[in-house]
Amino acid sequence: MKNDLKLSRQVQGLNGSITVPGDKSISHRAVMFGAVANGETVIHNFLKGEDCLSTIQCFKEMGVEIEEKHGKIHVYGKGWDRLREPVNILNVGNSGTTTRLMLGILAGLPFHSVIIGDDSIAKRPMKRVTEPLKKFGAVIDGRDDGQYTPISIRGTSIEAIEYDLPVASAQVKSALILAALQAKGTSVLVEPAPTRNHTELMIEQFGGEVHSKNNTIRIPGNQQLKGTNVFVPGDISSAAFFLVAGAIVPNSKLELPLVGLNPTRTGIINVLERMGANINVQEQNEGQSEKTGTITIESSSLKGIEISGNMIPTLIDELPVIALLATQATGSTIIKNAEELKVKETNRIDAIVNELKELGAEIEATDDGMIIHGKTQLHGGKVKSWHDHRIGMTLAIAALIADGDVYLKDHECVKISYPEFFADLKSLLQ
Ligand code: SPQ
Repeated sequence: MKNDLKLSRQVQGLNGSITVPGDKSISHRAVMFGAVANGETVIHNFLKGEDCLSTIQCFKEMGVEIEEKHGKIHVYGKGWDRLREPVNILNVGNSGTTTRLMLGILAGLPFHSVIIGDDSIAKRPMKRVTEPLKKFGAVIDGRDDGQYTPISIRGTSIEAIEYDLPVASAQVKSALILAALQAKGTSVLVEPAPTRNHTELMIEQFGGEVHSKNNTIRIPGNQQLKGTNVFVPGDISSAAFFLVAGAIVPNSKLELPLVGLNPTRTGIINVLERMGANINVQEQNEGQSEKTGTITIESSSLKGIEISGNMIPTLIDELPVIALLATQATGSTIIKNAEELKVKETNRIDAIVNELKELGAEIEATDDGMIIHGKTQLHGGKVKSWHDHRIGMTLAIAALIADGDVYLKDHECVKISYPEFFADLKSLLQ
């Protein structure tokens, strides 16, 4: 208990404006595309969370020059061919995105590398990318026949494939797109449901070609990309914690400027609207590939809803904090088709159900999601993050409405996606 974080309780309300840090998914991709493109890429508003720093470190290991100047990240790419065989093992830390997308890049590069990560990465399924990457022609091995890290990969001159993705996963799709860009011929990928499309948008920004229609993506091979300027919008997955806080803490009014509003990511806004929240969205840069805007939210009376089907990939990372939101809604909220939550940094169904129960929530796990009955008064208690940043931040928001002290174990994991989270939250407390 000595190192547990004691969280303030029963605040009088949250007020003010908060600019959340850059989007994690887009920051990773900007470094990766910058590294394989020709010429300089300048990344504005890059997220300096641990996951994105792991991506930078891996590309440095492969000889790419990357530096920070005046708060911007400069990546000096020299094309696919100039990445070199790493002397050291590539350490992805806690980052699933780095692991899977980098495997896609490595599939077409004619050298050997080995990828490892932390204890959480070692449990996350990788066959979903290693199997299709083998179909391109890459030579891959890993623990349990390529399912888990450590994974070794020897890239080669790869050939285009046609592949139906068995899971709706932007990471699998993106890994295969990154391989396809280097392959001989045109690859065709079919997704079971639309997932975040930052990779596709970024290919166009870097002067490349990709065609996406009705869940089918065609990627011509042998593409050379050109370095560019990337502006990273605020991360809607980080904004989600404040959107939920603003809705459930009485006497609150929050403004969140410059949040990414890519429609493949805005499920959380749709959920808040359907639950009856006082939310307003003002788009700012219509016409840009990655939309941004200002969201305002006020304390709200909420009602339970069902969340399922194609909606799930648009809010997959927000489901833990949506579960908290649902504890404050009248009636039942049913979350279905979200079995992917079991293979994130931790089993997020087990983690959030256990920890919210600890605080008095009426919540039960199901095979593919959870059911939450509201509205319940949350109590004080001892909870843990399960070393998962999204669980840790959700519990910090839960503490704001608990009627007793909440002690959070292992809170440092917020550094993965939002290093300033606790300071930003404090700045809004009245
Ligand atoms: O990178 P990592 O660890 O997989 O991060 C998470 C997160 O909560 O930050 C998931 F644990 O986000 C994924 C997300 O769930 C990031 C991502 C991406 O950038 O492409 C896509 C989603 O994963 P998936 O497997 O559904 O494609």
